[in-house]
Amino acid sequence: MSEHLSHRFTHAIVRMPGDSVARGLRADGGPDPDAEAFRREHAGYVTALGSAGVSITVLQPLEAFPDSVFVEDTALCLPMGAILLRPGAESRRDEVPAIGPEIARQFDDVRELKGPGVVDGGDIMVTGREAIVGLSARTDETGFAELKTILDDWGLAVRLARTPPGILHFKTAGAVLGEDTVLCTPAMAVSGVFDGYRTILTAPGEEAAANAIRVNDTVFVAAGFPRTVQAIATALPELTVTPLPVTQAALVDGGLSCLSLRFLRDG
Ligand code: CIR
Repeated sequence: MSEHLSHRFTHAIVRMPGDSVARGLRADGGPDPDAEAFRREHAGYVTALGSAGVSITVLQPLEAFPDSVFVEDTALCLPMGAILLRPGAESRRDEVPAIGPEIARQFDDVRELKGPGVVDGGDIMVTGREAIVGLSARTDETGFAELKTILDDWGLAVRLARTPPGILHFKTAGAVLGEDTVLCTPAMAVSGVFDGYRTILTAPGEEAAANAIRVNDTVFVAAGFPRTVQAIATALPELTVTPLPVTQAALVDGGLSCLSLRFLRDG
């Protein structure tokens, strides 16, 4: 097991939201995010990640791609190298060539999913011992098989799971809080997908808190879920638990994990 896979990070990549973020994809309709408010929350997120000890590359907005602020879906960044993914939403596919040069600048070994399968980064959970990939409307078995070939090459165990119905991404309902510790919704826990892991449950009515992130010794949780913050602080007293507002990202089905690529690398 390795904390270098699960939560020890030196670097992060984010992309600033453009005005077009107001037209971001969302499953259930609802109001548009406000670009100005999104930028404010995003700036707070970048500062917070920096305080947790990572060096951050901030990419310029891409107006042609309303969802491009959600960089997590475009790549999988590991200590061994990076994989350019193939997002399931057609409108997001060309976010990958847009981020590719930055990934190539930061990683020596860059692989690429060529398709026809699809995988969104939000469906890949990397714990201290394996990658768990959730099948969803954005991630299919063909994409999983291609991803597995690369992870096999790098010696990382990988298995297929199912993203719960009605949930955009696997990590919408769960987060890695340690090498063998996850935060998840009760529904995810009873599914058995985390059997063998220590699980901390989101509090009743606070399922949206599951899309948290651990960066070194800080756990970031979306603001507004005090009982889940308490549950994490009680279970992991050695960590700092910090709520962060992500109200605008939530309007377009995004959360804390989707807003960055976090990784460990030399130099
Ligand atoms: C989308 O539907 O693709 C975006 N509006 C939200 C992506 C959120 N990404 C993530 O959870 N990894």
